[in-house]
Amino acid sequence: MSKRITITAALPYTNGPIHIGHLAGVYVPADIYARYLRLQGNDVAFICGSDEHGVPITIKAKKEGVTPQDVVDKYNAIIKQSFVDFGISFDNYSRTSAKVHHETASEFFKTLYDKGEFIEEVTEQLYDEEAKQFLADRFVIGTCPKCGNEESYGDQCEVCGTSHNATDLINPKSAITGATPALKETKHWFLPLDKHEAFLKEWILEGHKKDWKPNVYGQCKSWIDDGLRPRAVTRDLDWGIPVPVEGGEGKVLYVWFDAPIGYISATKEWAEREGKDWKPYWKDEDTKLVHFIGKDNIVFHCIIFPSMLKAEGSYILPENVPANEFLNLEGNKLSTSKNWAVWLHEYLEEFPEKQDVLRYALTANAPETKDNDFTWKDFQARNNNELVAIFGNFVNRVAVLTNKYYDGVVPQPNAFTQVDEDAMAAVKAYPSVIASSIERYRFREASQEFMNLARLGNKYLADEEPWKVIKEDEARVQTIMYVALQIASALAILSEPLLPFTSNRLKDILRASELESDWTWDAITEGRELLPASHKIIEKASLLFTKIEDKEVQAQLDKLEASKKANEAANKKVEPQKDTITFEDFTKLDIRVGTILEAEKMPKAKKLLVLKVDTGIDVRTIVSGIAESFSAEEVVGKKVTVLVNLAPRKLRGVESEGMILMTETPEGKLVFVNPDAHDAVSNGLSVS
Ligand code: B3M
Ligand code: ZN
Repeated sequence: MSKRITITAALPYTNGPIHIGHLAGVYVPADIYARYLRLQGNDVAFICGSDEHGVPITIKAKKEGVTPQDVVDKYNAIIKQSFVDFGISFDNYSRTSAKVHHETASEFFKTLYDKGEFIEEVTEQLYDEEAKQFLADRFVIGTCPKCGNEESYGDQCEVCGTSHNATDLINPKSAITGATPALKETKHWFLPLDKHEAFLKEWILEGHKKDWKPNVYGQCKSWIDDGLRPRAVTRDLDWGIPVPVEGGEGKVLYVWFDAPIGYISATKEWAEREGKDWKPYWKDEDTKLVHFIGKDNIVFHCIIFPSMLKAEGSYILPENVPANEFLNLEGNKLSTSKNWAVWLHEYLEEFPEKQDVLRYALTANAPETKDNDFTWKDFQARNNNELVAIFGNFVNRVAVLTNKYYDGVVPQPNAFTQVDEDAMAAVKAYPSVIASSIERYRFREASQEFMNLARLGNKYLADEEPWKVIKEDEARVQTIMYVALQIASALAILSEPLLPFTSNRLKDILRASELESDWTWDAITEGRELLPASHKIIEKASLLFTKIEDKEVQAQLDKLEASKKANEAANKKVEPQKDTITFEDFTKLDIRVGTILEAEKMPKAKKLLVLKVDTGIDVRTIVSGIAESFSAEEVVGKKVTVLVNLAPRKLRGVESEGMILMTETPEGKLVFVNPDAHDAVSNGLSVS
């Protein structure tokens, strides 16, 4: 029975292109889900668009010396086109700078304002007196009060996912000038999340305990258990949607207030274009709403946006929010700012016609329950060992042999053997197996079940060996090829959600468009004939997949290495010289050549090594912040330059007596200030 389903995919910030982390986390799973539901005859609205407000945009504009509008226009176009070229089948891809969104978001705010759902309050907010501006969101960096992450943003910590007010940050610093912010009074409107605590506890902690993914449920529970507090939904910024009420001059809606409403405005825009009514997709209790996001967006889609919808009162709530974890790249965190990424638009240029290879590799390795790592080696293996060697090999043999033996005409089968019956019976089970995985948001599992069907076909043909049997039993080969062609047809149908480009190409090879028979998932389940005898398939079938060579992988690894070096060089800040000191100041420094006798990692401190150093005067403990550049093992025995008369100080409870002198190479690598050991004397460096 057809259902109405609204599927949203997180609106990408238009401060950079799409990379494989976005695809694996959000867009490929969402597209598989939408394609599958459409195939089952449902009324699907698959909605997305560019998230064009917020501080990331203004930071990018400042960095590039252009306006925020220039930035969003540039990246909105790149992102939108790359989604189209990659086969992400949105029904609408809108943008939050669109008029329809400004109107929808303003109206939504006004409704809550008129209902008295906000707390209007003058509070002290962080202010950069040098930059003469308030600091919110990514304009301020500090230590997360929840997990200690020292690079938490003003509104959200990307490590633990929690969302907080900028004033909650410990030791905040302006991301504009580096200054320690002052506090300055300003008026904002707050959404009292604490008022919605009972509803959220009942709706999530009771209602979705079983059907939401553990990583999502766990984050929501931890956030609710920590106690919900009012969250400012307006900002002292000039880029965004103006606050549409008295006293809102010079203020805009907080980007995380306006962006989720972008799903609604994008649905409105689509419905108007299609001549539909948008309201049932957001207000009809029978509509199923599903948000596809990354884990850093859980709090906004499970706590804040539902509270807004609840407060407004006329909207449905999401039935599920199957957030994925993060994808890393070659062992390092994907990073737009560090250009440590595989950009979708570049992939499409460098691997033309290989959209499905990336879709498959990202799905088969998706970070569905934990962070996962994308490697080019795995990408090559998925392509060569599975897509080429199993799926492509099976289809190619079927097409070549059908043309070789029957000029491409599907042969009339003779009596089926038990092996034939078993193979065709096994095929019938795959639609529901794959459907069950997709409906439970287990896309990795779905991709592997699909590949099992290709394995079944490959094995059937390899076991039945028509190329041998043809010599003595032509009738038997007719049956074998008939069965193999049915399996190939099932693969063409079942691959559509996962591998849409391949599905279309395989349907072209089998000339499915000439058929009357219905090519549906149900047709496979019911064992109906998919490819009738005497139907003619294409004469010269091209290969569905081609091998990826080592040199192609190496080229990508070299490209990453080059971008890493370029980033390090580009971000290398030359520290300004410190204040001048006198010669007398200098002579106070007692610098010796020492030897590291022992070394060990400081527990729970990623940067610190605890060293035992023979200074020539004594053996002492020195704590040194070099653990990210050197292992304990590799520094033992090293000759080092030591400032021995530095006042002792406790670091994580360990008394450190002195300082090992370090410096950096131009590439930013930490190195020891190393005397030419055999010339230096242990009673101190000679001062020329
Ligand atoms: N723009 C994506 C991000 O946090 C954010 C999603 C908005 S969905 C309404 O990178
Ligand atoms: Zn945190």
